[in-house]
Amino acid sequence: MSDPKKPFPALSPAQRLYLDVHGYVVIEEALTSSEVARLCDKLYEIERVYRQTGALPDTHCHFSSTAEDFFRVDNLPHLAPCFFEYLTHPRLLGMVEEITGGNVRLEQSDAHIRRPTSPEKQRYGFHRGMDVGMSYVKNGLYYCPFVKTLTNLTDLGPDDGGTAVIDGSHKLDVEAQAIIDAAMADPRMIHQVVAPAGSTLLFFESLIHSSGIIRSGRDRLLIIGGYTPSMFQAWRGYDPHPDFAQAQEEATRSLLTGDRKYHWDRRLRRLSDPVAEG
Ligand SMILES: O=C(O)CCC(=O)C(=O)O
Repeated sequence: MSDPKKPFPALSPAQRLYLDVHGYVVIEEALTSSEVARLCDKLYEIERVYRQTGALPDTHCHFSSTAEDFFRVDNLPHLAPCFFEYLTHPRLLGMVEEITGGNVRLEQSDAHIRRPTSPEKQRYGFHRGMDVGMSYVKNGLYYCPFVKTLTNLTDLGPDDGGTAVIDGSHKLDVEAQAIIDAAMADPRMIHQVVAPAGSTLLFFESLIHSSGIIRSGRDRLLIIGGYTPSMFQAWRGYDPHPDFAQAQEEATRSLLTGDRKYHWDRRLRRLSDPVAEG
């Protein structure tokens, strides 16, 4: 089902080339400053209420962490319009569908506040969420059935703990720990996001990645949407709020629930295809 608001291709040839080579690409100005401000306000409000009352913001959501240096709320679509708008952002969805190869569902969603932490906790937690063997190549381009849009809600300089990735690891069908050990021995292979607030890190979940280390003393806020082809399951704890999902129009309901399942409309580009206006 094609949606005229979702551009296809959504990435310029240069963005797609960068993504294929490195496993990630940073899309600057994906969100406006007012969208970023609304997301930050809501996230701080959820944390404030939790610290005062211990309450979750709603049913069908959870906190993955409530530590002072890492607050994370999970399963977001029904919690606030700003979360919903982010997770259904047509341009970002166009990018996600382009690099998974067809219509997607929301697989997980979470928003984080990261704060400076004690020296003994200042280390990478490198991981990947999808086996490289699940990926495929068409027209010479790489596709992975699990991708994320991770948007920085704060400006990220080199000391602000932006996401760290092991460059090019998305295509390496090698035990993750061996890749991590090798990259740690040569930090040139570890790339860290440095970008203004509102920038989106679009990446394949086969790419080995980690939170960066905050050395600046500043809070780092971010929001993530994880997407898979429609026949995949949501991650545990991320099934949609049923009433909220049923109240949406068909395309959005399918995005939240995956109810198109094996009705998967594959769309493939060539690298030279120009980006569509969206
Ligand atoms: O904090 C980050 O930048 C990375 C988050 C992360 O590793 C993940 O969501 O899997």
